[in-house]
Amino acid sequence: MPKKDSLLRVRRSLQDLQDEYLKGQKKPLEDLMRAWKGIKQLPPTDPKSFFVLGGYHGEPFRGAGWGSSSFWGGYCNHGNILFPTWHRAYLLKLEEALQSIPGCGDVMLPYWDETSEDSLKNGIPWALTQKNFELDGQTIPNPLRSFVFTKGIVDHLSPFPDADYSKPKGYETVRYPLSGLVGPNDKAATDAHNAKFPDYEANVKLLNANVVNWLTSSIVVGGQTIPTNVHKKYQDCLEAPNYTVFSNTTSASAWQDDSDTLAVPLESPHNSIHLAVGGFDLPNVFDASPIEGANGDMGENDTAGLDPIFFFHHCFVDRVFWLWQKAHGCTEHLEIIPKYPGTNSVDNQGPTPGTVPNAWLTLESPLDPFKKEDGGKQRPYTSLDCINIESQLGYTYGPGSLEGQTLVAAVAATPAPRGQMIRVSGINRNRIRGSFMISAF
Ligand SMILES: [Cu+2]
Repeated sequence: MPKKDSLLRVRRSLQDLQDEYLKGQKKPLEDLMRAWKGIKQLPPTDPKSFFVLGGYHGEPFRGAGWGSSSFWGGYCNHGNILFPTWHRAYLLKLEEALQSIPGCGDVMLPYWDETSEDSLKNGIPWALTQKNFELDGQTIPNPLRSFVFTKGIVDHLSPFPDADYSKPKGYETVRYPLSGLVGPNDKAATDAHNAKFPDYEANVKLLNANVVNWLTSSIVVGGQTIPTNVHKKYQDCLEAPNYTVFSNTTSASAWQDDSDTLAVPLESPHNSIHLAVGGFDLPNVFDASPIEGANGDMGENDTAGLDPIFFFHHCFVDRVFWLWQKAHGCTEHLEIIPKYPGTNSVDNQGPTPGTVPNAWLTLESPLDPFKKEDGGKQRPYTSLDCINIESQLGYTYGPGSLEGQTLVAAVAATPAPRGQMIRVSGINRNRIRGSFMISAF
C-alpha cells in the first residue's frame, strides 16, 4: 500500500545539516554522529555492526570468490544492471542499523550533494573530514572521517585482482593522498609514503583540491592532463535513454558501440568519485592519483565500503537514480533489455556469492545478502522491491542539486561525435575486475 507523504522520511543533504548545526540547531547532526559512533562500536559479530555492514560490499570475501579470482567475494554488484538497486537496498540496511542505536530512531542517512555549488568549489562537506566532533560535552574523533577495523581482513587472492588488501584489526581507513596498502609486501613503502603527509589538515586540503578537480575539470597524472568533468557526467547520465544503459558501465559501452551515441551511465561518475576520494595508483595496472602512491580505501572495491564516506557518496548516487526515474517516468517500473551486455552474472566483476556464472540477471535476481519480511518469512530483496523509494521503501530525498535539470530530448537524441568520447585502452580487465577504474574517465 502506498505510504502517505506525511509518513515519508527524508534523506537530506549533509550540507543542510551542517548549516543548521552552525546556526545552533545541533541535534540532527549530533544524532547522526551518535548513530555512526554507535554502529562502529558494535562488535564484529553483531549483524548491525559497521564492520559487518561495511564488509558486505567487498572484503572480507566469502563464497567462491573467497579463494578464486574468477568470482567476486563481495556481495556488491558493479558493471551490471543490479548496480543501482543493489546499492539502494544496501543503504536501507545501513540506515536501519543507524536507527537501532539508542536515541537515534529518527536518524536518516544524509547525502553528500556532490554537484552542489559548495562541493564544486570546496570539495567534501566538513562533517565528513573534520578531525574531531563535540558530542555530549566530549571531544571525540569525528565518526565520519574513518573507521578503525574491529577485526582483521585477510585477502586470500593477493596479488589478484590487483593488490593485497589484507588489513589487520586496528587498521584505520585512509583517503587520498594517503595509502592504505598494508599487506606484508606493501607495508614498508606505505609507511614511507604516509610519512610524507603527517599533517591531517593539510591532507584534507589536498583531498578537497583533488575532489574539486575531478568534479569540475581535469586531473594531472604523470604530467598528463586527463579530463574528468564529473559534474557534467552526472548531468549527462540523467539523459540516459533507458534503465539498462543508465544503470551500468557495461551496458552503456555496448550501447555506444551499437548506436554510436554517447551514453553516460550513473556508474561512471560514481566510479570517478571513488577514485577522487581514495586515489588509485598501482604500477602496471592503473594510475588515477595526481599524487603518486595514493591508495586510499575508497579507490578500491575491496574495502571501500568500510570508509563511512562511502554511504554518503552512495546516498547521492541513489538520489540521482531517483531523479532519473522521475524524469523518465520510471518510478513504478524499470525495464531491462533482456540478455544485453551488463545482464550476465560474469559481466565486469564476476559472479557474487551464490550466483551461478553465465546466468542472466533480471529484476527478480536476489540482492543478497539483504533480506525482506514477506508473509512471515524472510526472503532476499529483489530489484522489484525497491523501484519506488516512496511507496515501497518509505523515504524520499530533500532538495539539492540537479533537480529540475531540463531534459532536452533533442540533446539526448543527437548523436555525439565519436571524437568526443574518451576511451581508455590497454587495460586488462581480468587483472582489475573488481575495480572502479573502468569507464571512470
Ligand atoms: Cu560505490
